[in-house]
Amino acid sequence: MKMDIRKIRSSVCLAATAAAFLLAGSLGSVSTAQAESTLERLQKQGFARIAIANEPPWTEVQASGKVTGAAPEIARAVLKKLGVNEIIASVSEYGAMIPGLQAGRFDLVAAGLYIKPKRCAAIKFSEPDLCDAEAFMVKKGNPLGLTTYEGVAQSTAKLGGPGGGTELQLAKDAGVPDDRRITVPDTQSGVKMLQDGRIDVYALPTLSLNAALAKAGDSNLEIMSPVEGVKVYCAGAGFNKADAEFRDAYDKALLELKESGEYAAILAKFGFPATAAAKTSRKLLCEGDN
Ligand code: 6CS
Repeated sequence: MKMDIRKIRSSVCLAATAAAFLLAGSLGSVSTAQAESTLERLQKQGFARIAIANEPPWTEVQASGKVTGAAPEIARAVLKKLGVNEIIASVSEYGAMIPGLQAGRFDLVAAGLYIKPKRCAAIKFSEPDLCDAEAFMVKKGNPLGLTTYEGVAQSTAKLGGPGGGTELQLAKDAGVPDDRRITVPDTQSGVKMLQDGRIDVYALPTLSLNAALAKAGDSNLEIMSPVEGVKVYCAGAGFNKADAEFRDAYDKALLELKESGEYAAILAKFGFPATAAAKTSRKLLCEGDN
C-alpha cells in the first residue's frame, strides 16, 4: 500500500501530539493529587513540629511544659499568620537539628540556629530574626584570663558548649584539642560543670549565659562578653531544602510581624536587641566567612 509521505508525517505528528496531551493530562492529575505543599499540610493538620533547644531566653520549656523563648514565640506568631495555630516542640541538640529537618522529623527549626554558610548549604533559612554576641562564663575574676578562643587553646582550660553548636566549632577552629572541648547537654549542667571544675569556661551566647547565671545566683561565677575576635551571630528559622515555598511564605509573614511591631514586642520581652537583625540579611550571612 502506497501512502503519501505528507500524510504519514501528519499522522505521526497527530499521534505524537495526542500522546503528549495524554501524558500531560496524566502528569497533571498525578501532580494535582500529590501537590499538597508542606504549608498546606500544616494548615490542614493545624500544627507544626518544631525543633528547639532549651536555652533561655532563646528557647525554653517551662516546668509546666509550656514552650517559650524568643525563637519559638516568633515562630508561633509567624505560623499563626500563615494559618497554623499550634506548635509541637521537640528539644534537640544543635547538631541534631539539621539532620532532623532533612529526615522530615521536624517541619522547621526555631531554636536560634545561627545562619552560617555550611548550614545554608544543607537547609533553607528564613531572613534573620535574633542576634547575640558570644560570651564565656568563668569563675569569678577570670583566673585563667580567658578572653579569646585562641587564649583557651593556649591555656590548659577545658571549654564546654552545646553539642553541634557554634562554640565548640569556634574552639576547634582556634586549636582547642579534642580532650578540652566538652559537650554540655544543657545550661543547668554547664553551670554545674563549671562550679565543680569539670570545665573552666562555658561558652554560649551572652543572653543565654546571663539567664543561666541569674538562675544559678552564684556570685563565684562571672560572664566575659563579648568574646574578643568573634562576630555577633544572627539566627533564623530553618527549613528543609525542599521547602522553599514554605520558607518564602514564612519570610513574608515575618516581615509583616516586623512591620506591625509584634516582632519588637517579642524581642523586648526576652531582652534581645531590637534592630540587630535588620542590619544584616540571609544573603550576607550565608555568604559570610564562617
Ligand atoms: O546556632 C548555634 O550554633 C548556637 N545558637 C544558639 C542560640 N546557642 C548556642 C548554639 O551554639
